[in-house]
Amino acid sequence: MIKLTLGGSLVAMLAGVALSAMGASGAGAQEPTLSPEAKQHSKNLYFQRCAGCHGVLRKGATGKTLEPASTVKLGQSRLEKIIALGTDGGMVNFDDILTKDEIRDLATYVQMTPDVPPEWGMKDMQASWKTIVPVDKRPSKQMNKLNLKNIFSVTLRDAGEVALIDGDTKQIVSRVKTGYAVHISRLSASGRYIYVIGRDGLLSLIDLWMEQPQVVSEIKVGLDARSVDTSKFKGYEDKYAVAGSYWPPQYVIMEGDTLKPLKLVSTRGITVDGEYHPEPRVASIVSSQIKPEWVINIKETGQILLVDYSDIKNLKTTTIESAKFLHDGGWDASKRYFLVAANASHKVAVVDTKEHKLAALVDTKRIPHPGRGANFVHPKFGPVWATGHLGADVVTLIGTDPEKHKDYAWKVVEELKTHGAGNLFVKTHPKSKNLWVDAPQNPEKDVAESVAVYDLTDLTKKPELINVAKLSGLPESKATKRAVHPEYNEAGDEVWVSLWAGKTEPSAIVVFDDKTRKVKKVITDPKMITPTGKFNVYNTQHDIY
Ligand code: DHE
Repeated sequence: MIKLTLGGSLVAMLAGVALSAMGASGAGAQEPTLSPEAKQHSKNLYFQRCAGCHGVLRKGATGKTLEPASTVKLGQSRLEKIIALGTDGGMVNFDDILTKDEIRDLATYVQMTPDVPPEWGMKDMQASWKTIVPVDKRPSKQMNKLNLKNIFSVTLRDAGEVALIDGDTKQIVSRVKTGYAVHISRLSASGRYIYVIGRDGLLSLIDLWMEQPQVVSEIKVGLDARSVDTSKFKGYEDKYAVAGSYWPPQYVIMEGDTLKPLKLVSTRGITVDGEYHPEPRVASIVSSQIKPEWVINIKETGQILLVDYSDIKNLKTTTIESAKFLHDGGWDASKRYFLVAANASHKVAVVDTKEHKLAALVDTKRIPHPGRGANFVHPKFGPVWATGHLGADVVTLIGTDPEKHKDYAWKVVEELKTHGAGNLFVKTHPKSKNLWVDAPQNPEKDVAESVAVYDLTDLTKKPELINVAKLSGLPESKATKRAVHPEYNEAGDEVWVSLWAGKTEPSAIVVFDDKTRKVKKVITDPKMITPTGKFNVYNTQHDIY
């Protein structure tokens, strides 16, 4: 094998020439190389931009496998095109995020053998665990005058921060340093603590009772993570937290108010097809309110774990076989059934958490992506749960009432046409008559900058299309300001939509009056960098969606 160790660009060029000279077969392929600096930079970019969909070991999940056996066949120039322009299969374009050199080196990098990152065990976790304000130095009552129920914890993705925004005054109460490319916030059962997880596995615990809410504990739960939740069952409120990692594939149970790690469980194992998988990543985790249990969804194996936390020394787990590529999901309105997207299998799995059984596997259009989904009562089909799709321009409605609407339960009862594929989140509220649907991953600027709003009392009506970017008053820019993640306030009469622009461009949160669908307020701030997810304390605490 000839190893090239010249500068990144020249090497990539030579690698590109070498690969194209080999033709499509890749037979007898020599492995392309990059300079150490270019490799390190590409490795970082791969982790930041690609690993979420394609996996650290590049075995594929939501995205295709990127092991050299496949990538070398595609070749340098085809790979560069895919990275720059995206694909019809749902991959977004990166030509507005990465430079030409970065795209070229990344295309070379994915033809090289993947590095296996290190493990992250209990000793590493303990060493990373920091108590910033010990429990006995924290207040015993709320020390500020904030209406905590209506605080929004807002992900400022590229700043590695969350902004706590007062939902009543729309003022930023504080900005808190958290992990890299923060992913989600979840609430403790009491509503006092916010748990924030970053992609780098840093979990931060924010105490809302402090005079100035701040991080009181933190821990690095893994090297790559997306999910966290807490113990919400009666008698266990605020007792435990649980966080899942993409790498290493494992979840950890911690003390709820200190984040002290208590128990680490690996998720490596066998897929629903009976094959061993070395990287079964932990996708969504939710806490049951009807049992002392978490629903932990394992992406690559397609196994849904019901983990009973009433005795963590003797942990009882029910393993439910569903479909591969489990991702995100939410409760039905009764909070008995959990619906989770098996996204690259184009299915939604329904778990009956009361009976500990799979209730159904529902076939849907391409790549369902519910976030937590949306529950409402359909005029004809009774209670339904809605999911949007990354790969199709519909919102799918699934019947969720096996008792009073048996014929419709766990069936796709209707597909609402949307303004375009590339949807990530849908949202409604028990007090609202609207369903808000985004499409931030759509390649068309107009579509990605808009949301569609459906009238739930008459779904035969066309949805209203709202171009959030145009209404925001932000200066026009070439880059897309993706309208993402509609979130209700506590009262259920306002909807907050993020305008997610580039790291160096102005972003905003646009607040709509839910009834009139008119702009009430545009929240801007020079420090409001790339807002994405927004988590209203009360709604997140009580799983209202
Ligand atoms: Fe997410 C939820 C994984 C990209 C914003 N995202 C989730 C969950 C998972 C996940 C497993 C469910 C957590 C739970 O409920 O416990 N997300 C991934 C990825 O693997 C993926 C596809 C690629 C990656 O590299 O991370 C990915 N996600 C994104 C984004 O690019 C988004 C749009 C912007 C961002 O902030 O990075 C994004 N994901 C979100 C949000 C939620 C989420 C806002 C929570 C939705 C909710 O309402 O609960």
